[in-house]
Amino acid sequence: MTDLVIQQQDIIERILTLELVRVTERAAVSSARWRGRGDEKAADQAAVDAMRRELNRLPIDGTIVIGEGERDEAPMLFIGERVGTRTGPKVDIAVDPLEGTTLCAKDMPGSIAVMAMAQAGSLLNAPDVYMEKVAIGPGYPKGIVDLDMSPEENIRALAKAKGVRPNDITVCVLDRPRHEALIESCRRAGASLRLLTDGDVAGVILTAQPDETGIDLYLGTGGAPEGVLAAGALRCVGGQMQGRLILDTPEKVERAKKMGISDPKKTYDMKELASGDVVVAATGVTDGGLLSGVRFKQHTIETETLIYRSVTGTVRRIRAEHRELGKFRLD
Ligand code: VTB
Ligand code: MG
Ligand code: MG
Repeated sequence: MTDLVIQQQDIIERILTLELVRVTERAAVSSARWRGRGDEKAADQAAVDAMRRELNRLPIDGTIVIGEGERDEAPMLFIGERVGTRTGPKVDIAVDPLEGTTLCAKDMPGSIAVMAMAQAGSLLNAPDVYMEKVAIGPGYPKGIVDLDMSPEENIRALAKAKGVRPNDITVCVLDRPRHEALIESCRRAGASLRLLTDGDVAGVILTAQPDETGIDLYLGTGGAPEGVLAAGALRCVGGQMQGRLILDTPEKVERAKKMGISDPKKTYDMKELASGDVVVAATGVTDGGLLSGVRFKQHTIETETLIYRSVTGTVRRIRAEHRELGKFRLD
C-alpha cells in the first residue's frame, strides 16, 4: 500500500493499534460529558486528563511532539512530555484531545478526540501556528492539486480528473474572515462550498471518501498541528495533501527554528508531515459527517472510532459498547 520503504524494525507493533482506540475513546467519553454545556475549557480539560491517563498506561516510550503547547502554558501533554510506561518502543505522539472545543460546548457536528503515533522522528514537529492546506482523496494522479495553484486552478484540475464539471465539485473550507477571497474564488470557479465553523482535522479527512461525505477538496488555512494529524490519516488511504506553515512574524520564525524548521516557506507534502509507520485514531465526541458522537445509555456507553494504519493502509471503524462503566467513573 505505502510507497515508502519501511524496515520491519520501524513498524509499530500492530497490537498498539487497538490501544490507541482505547485512548481516544476515553478522551471522547470524558469530553462528551461536557457536550452542550457551554464550557469549552472544562470539556477540553476533561479530554486532556483522560487522554493523558490512558497514554500513560500504554507499553511505549512516547514523547509528545504535538500537544497542548509549551510546558509553561500547558501543564499536561505539553510538547516534550514523556508518556507511557517507558518499557516499549520509542514513539512520537501527536494529540488533539478535543478537536473542536466550541463544537463540543455547543453540541454542534464534528468534534473528535484524535491522536497519532509514529516511529520516533517521523512526525513534523509543527509549532502551533497556521498552516495552508490542500487535500484530496485517493484515486487521482499525483500532483493534480497544489498549494502553488490558485483555488480556481485546483478546482478545474480536480473536476477534469474526476470527469465532472467544476460545478459538481464541493470544497470544504473553514468559515473565517481570512478566507473571504478564497471563498470568493471557489464560487467564481463554480464550486459548492461546505463551510465549517471548526474542526479541520475531520474536514481534511472528509475528502478521503467523497462518495459518502460529498467533499472533494479541502482548501484553506487551519492549525498546523491539525494538519499533521490529518496528513497521517489521509496517507493511509492514499489521498494527497500539502501543507505550508504561516510564519509571518520573526517570533514565529524563531519558534519554528527551535523546533527544527529551517526553511520557513517550505511546502510539505503529506509524507513529510507524517512519514514512516503512522497510526491515527479518532473517536467522535459530537455527531458528525465522519463519526457518530458518544451515546450515554442506561447500561452502556457507545463510541465510534476510526483507526488508520499507514503501513498496511487499513482503516477500521470500531463501534464499541462499553459495559464496564466503572472504568469511566473518573470521566
Ligand atoms: C482549525 C480547526 C480547529 O482552529 O485548525 C482552527 O481544526 C484554526 O484556527 O478546530 P482558527 O480558529 O483561529 O481559525 C480550530 O477551529 C480550533 O482549534
Ligand atoms: Mg485541542
Ligand atoms: Mg484543535
